[in-house]
Amino acid sequence: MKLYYWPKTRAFRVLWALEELEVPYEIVPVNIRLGEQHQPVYRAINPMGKIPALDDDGIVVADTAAILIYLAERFPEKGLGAAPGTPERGRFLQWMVFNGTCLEPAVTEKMLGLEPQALGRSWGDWSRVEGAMRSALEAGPWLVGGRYTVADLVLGSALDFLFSMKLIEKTPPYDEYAARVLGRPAYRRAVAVQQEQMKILGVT
Ligand SMILES: N[C@@H](CCC(=O)N[C@@H](CS)C(=O)NCC(=O)O)C(=O)O
Repeated sequence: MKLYYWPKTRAFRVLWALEELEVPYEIVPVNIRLGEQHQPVYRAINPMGKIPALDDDGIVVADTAAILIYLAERFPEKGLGAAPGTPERGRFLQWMVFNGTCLEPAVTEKMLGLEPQALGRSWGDWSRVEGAMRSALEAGPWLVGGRYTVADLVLGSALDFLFSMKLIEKTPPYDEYAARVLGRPAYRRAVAVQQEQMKILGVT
């Protein structure tokens, strides 16, 4: 299992998932600061020239949500996803794509100070996105099926970013939920791996 990675990027989420799964993996650095993501060899892996990407013995998958769904299904015994045919499956997939389809566009719109147009934009707007997250987190300790899944990994990680940018307040239900997700031992292991990689790769 090869993870195409650079420190302090969305590739951290896949690193964290691999630590959750406790499976062997190899980190392949792609220096996005030097433009290595644009080299033909990497564009063959992800035509978007973005990290993360994963190569599982020749099965290549790019984009965080797709990789995390792939990993959850590849190792079903680890219980990090929701299998097809189960009652949780629908909501699991919905929350897996929510970050890329709704949360990130709405946050970008907000950060750029653009005029929201909830009806005409596929992600709605920040108010709808925030309301959807809030109601889901007020309903239960986890997003899906009363247990931790990679959907929580993504949302917890996104909240960590939103807190750091002061785009969301560290108040209930967000603070308690983020503390639960970021309190996972696998998160701490992934942070340690990232720090080690930063030293090796000379990233500050
Ligand atoms: N939708 C992608 C976004 C990935 C992404 O934005 N990756 C950034 C690093 S966090 C990147 O590779 N940037 C390099 C570039 O755009 O050239 C995902 O979630 O995996």
